[in-house]
Parts: sequence; C-alpha cells; structure tokens
Amino acid sequence: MGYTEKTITSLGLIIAGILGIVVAIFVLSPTPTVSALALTPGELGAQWVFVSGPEVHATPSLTLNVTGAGAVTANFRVSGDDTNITALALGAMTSQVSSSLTISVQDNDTMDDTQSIRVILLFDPSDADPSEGAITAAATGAEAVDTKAVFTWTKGSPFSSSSFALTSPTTGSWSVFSTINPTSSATSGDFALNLVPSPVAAFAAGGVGADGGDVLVEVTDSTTTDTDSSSLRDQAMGAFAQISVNPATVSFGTLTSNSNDNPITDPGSGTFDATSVSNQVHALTIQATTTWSNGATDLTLGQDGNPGVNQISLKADDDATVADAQFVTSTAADITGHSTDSRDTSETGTVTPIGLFLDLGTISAGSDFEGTFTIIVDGG
Ligand SMILES: [Ca+2]
Ligand SMILES: [Ca+2]
Ligand SMILES: [Ca+2]
Repeated sequence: MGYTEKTITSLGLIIAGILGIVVAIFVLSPTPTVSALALTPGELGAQWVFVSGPEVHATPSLTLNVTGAGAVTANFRVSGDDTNITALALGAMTSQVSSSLTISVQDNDTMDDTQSIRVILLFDPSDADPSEGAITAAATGAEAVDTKAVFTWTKGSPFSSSSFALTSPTTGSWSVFSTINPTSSATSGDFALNLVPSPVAAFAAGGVGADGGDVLVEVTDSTTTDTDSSSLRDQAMGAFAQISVNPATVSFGTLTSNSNDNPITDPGSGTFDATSVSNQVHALTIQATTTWSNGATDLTLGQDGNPGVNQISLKADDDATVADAQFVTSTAADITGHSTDSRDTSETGTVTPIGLFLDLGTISAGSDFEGTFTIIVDGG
C-alpha cells in the first residue's frame, strides 16, 4: 500500500448526542490510537480525513492524494574509512642536500587517524624495478648505507609534533632535515619528509632503463589491517665527490741538478694519502702547476719528461715505486690504474697512496722551490 492510497479499515466513530444530529466518520489508517484521537481539530484536519454525514458504510474506501513533499538530505559517516595515498612527489635528490618527499594522503577519518608511515628508498641498478614485496624485504635486510634507507613517521601528541626519523641505516649520515605534517582535522593533506642522503648514496641518472632510486611509501591508519602503499620509481640521485690529502705538504729533500726519479722523502713512506669519496664510478686524476719557483728562479714543468735548463718533470703513481708512474702535466690526467674506480660503498671512502717522482734538468743551486699538484675525483 503506497502513500497515495489509503483504505478505510475501520468503521468510524459515531458521535451522537442526545440531539442525534451529527454523525462523524473518522477515516483511519492504520488503526487509530489514543494520540491520534487526542489531536486538536486543526491537526486532525491535517492528518486525517474527516467526513460528516448521515451515512455509515461498513467498508468504504477512498484515495488520498499527495499534495506536497519536503526533501531533507541526511548524511553520516562511519569511522574506519580507508587511508589512501593519492600522490607521491620527490624532488631531485643529491647527497648531503635536503630533498623533499611529499606524500599526499586522503582519509575520511581525518589525518589524525594516521598512525604510521614508512618510507623505503632502494637503489635499483639498471631499473629492474623490484616488487613492493622485494623492497619491504630489503628494508629489513642487511643495512647498506649506499643503497638503502628507511624512514618512519610516528604519530605524536599533539599531532603537529609527529615526525619522521631515520630507522636504517643505523650508521652513516642519512638524516631527516625536517618533517611537515598536514592539518590533523582535514580529510586529506600532505606529509613531507625532507631527507638528506648519504655522501655515498649511489648516483643514479634515473628514468626508465637507468640506475634509479625506487621509493616505497606505506601509510597505516587506525584500522590496522589497512595499510596503503604506493611506490615512486626511477628517481635520480645526483653525483657527489670529495677528496682530502694527507699530508698537505710533501718534500723531495735536497736534490742534485740533472737527476731523475727522485721520490718523496717526507713522508718517509714515499707517498701521501688521497682519501676520496664518490658515489659513482670515477677517475682519479692529477695535474700540476706549470711554474715552480723559489721566488728568485722560476722552473717550468716539462711536459715531455726531458727537462732542460730550469725545467723539471714530475711523475705520479699509486705507490712508492716509479714503475707505472706517468708524467704529470698542467692538464688533469688519470692516474694509471684509476680511470674507472668503483663508487664507494662506505662513507669512509677510499684511501689511495700517491707517490711522486721528480726529474731535474739543469738547475742552479737554490732552496725552497715550490709547486702545487692537484688530485681530482672525476665522475666523468
Ligand atoms: Ca582511516
Ligand atoms: Ca626502478
Ligand atoms: Ca709504481
């Protein structure tokens, strides 16, 4: 039975006074109640059909037309909505420089429902694109400062104090520069992790088919079975290199004119150490100033190894023996055997001993001749 039709299901109520003038029929559906009967005449008219007349029908019927409608829109929310990562964005990464990873999240329970976030960065050589499962497995595997980093966001109280922290590796200089949290009462917003990669975070050109960083993000809300994950693939990591030398001054001692292959005498090892850190395959190169001088006499660095009057030649190698040593010029050239050195996997870098050997042409006696040579890490 629809709203547009009502059937009289009960006989009306006969009101007859002593004068017996008026007979009333209440058309009632459903069965009349006390409250219905207690309505005022106006309410009665609005809700019930009132017919007066002398006749009483045992089973009459009539149709009521709907004469108006009012629509009310109601809404409600059931807690326990999924959390969803709607977007990930990561600026170009460079070792030792803060890069921003933005994690856009939507959750109708509001951002305050967010309980934890895990960010896993994994170096992906040759763009093999490991599965999310492989990335999560790697995150809990052996630490590798050059290829993996894991950050965890933990909900704080107040929410605005929530922050990311580095959870792996436990050594090295990956770090969190800062955290940006969304508005806790909003149903969507951005979490930002400003991360600083290790000096040896593997260089990656990024893009399809190249070495890259794959980033997996997992967001967990209060529904513990609901962790949303999303990955950002093929991210680039900029080149990083540094080098230090020790000691910064070496001496060949006192030499005689027209002598060859004079080694370093101080340090006594005949070498100094070049400690390099590079996050990509690189060359170690050496070059020297063209003019060496004691302030009174200038000596010229002979480029061909046959020094003449007031000329010198310099050779360099990665040990204290002159065998394999190469002539040093004013233009950077690879040290023999160091054209394709591997990227460093440890922040301590690589120590390369450098031996130098000096040839003297015809040079008048003098003291304190000085020149400068430079060791360079060349990523190419
Ligand atoms: Ca939720
Ligand atoms: Ca990849
Ligand atoms: Ca040698």
